[in-house]
Amino acid sequence: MRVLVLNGPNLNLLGTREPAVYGRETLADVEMLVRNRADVLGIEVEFAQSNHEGALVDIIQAHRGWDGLILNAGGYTHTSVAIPDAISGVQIPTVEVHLSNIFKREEFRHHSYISPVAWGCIAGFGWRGYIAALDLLYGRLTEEQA
Ligand code: CA2
Repeated sequence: MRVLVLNGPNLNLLGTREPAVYGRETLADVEMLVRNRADVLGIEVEFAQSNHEGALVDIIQAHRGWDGLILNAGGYTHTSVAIPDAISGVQIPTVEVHLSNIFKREEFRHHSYISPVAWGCIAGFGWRGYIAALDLLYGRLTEEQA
């Protein structure tokens, strides 16, 4: 079982600013926490981050055939048509994750272009959202393979 964890623009800055909104953990910390859980579940995980919309599309396309995608598209969540198109193109079950609760924030963050093509969305639980996403994909994939 192979799951890609993909983070979009500015998430490389995690842990350096706005801890009240995004938490104190760095992206490397989140990666370690997810890898620990993936090891327990026996899931192979790959991590990627890019600040560029086209690069995110390329990464998604390159993972056609993978079993799951955990995606925090950052600010592109609220603007991108190309990223959801890439997800539709590869048909990978996708969990959309946001560290912050986007519905408690500015109005422009309430709409996601990712949600219509995602299996579901987790928002507001910080790094724990990535672990929950992994557990949810594991449940779905083991059920499908049974
Ligand atoms: O809550 C989330 O995970 C977001 O996807 C984060 C995006 C934001 O545009 C979305 O509306 C919600 C922003 C990521 C910026 O991350 C930073 C973290 C620390 C310091 C600076 C930026």
